[in-house]
Amino acid sequence: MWCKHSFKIAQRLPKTILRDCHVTSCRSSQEMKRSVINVSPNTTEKSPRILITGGLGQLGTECAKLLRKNYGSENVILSDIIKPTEESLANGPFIFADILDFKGLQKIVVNYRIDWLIHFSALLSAVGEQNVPLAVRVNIEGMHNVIELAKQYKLRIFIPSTIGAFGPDSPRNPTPNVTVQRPRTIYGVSKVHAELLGEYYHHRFGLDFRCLRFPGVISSDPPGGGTTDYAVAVFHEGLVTRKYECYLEPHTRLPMMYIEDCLSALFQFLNTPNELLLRRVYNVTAMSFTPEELFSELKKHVPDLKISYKPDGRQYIAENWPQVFDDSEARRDWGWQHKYNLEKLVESMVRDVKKNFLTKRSLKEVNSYV
Ligand code: AKB
Repeated sequence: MWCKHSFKIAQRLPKTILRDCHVTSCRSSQEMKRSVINVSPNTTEKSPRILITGGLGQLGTECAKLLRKNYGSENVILSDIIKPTEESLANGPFIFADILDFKGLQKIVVNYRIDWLIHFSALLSAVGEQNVPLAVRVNIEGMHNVIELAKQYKLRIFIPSTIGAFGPDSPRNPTPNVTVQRPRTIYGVSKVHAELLGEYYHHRFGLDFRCLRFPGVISSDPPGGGTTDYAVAVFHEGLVTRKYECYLEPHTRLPMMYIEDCLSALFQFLNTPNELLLRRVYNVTAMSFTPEELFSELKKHVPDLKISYKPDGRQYIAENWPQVFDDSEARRDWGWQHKYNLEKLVESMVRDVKKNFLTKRSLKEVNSYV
């Protein structure tokens, strides 16, 4: 049954999507949109060949796993300038790629016949402040290279942005998709630059630029120089030593999401037909919490966890970022929905960190306490 809202959504969808999707009933426009959008990629179409830059960072390896499952191992090329572990080599091609070397990138795009580029290379907020010239090179010059490459070779390009793209002049609770953006970190400045340049290339040259602003992403990979990384570090340190010193104040509220939600947002967004995208840059989030709230949830798994607080420069960064992120436009336009709340996130992180990172000895210790 088709209601008036579903008709409007359907008018904006390409025929292939409508043909492939299975709509049985329509209780609300939102539900209709979800059932329409949640189609898996069309299996009759040729799989895209995808290059991931900065592939050995927090998101790359897991993202490659998800894409390889959907598009085939050989079609997803993970790249970085650091030496891969055996595990990163196990599931598909890995190559050296320096985003500051334009010719080198051109060679890769041509030799591997790349269609989509996922550009993860970047210095995060805290580490960027420690080496601003390097952050300018990697986050800005590197991005200039990949965006130009995407334009020349007509690639679909995804560049993540962040809650760090906002600053003290932005509304913090909630922070809408479009508002004042005057960040106070080089990381934030570089991300606003990427958002604007991407939008400009889209309007000027028709570049298929796509960008999601992620909140703090929580995964079992060790912390990588971000301000939200306390929410990762506490699992690594807390599970082994049962104590953690937090560099943010207990009431510092920030938007967050579990990696699985982050990657499903990315996957769904990459596969959304252009006709449905009313913007090139969308906020996405799953929840907001403070250190105090996270630690009290973790204490359900580690009852003798001892927390102390020693705020440092990262406190200043965090208190100028959004507290609650408004992602209603992503939910409306392409059906974004998160799965993990705080309770599920903590449960999954305890499981992931134990499984992936703790040595046999420390795992034995952990199990005797948890
Ligand atoms: C950071 O804290 O720098 C990142 C981010 C929120 O973009 N995790």
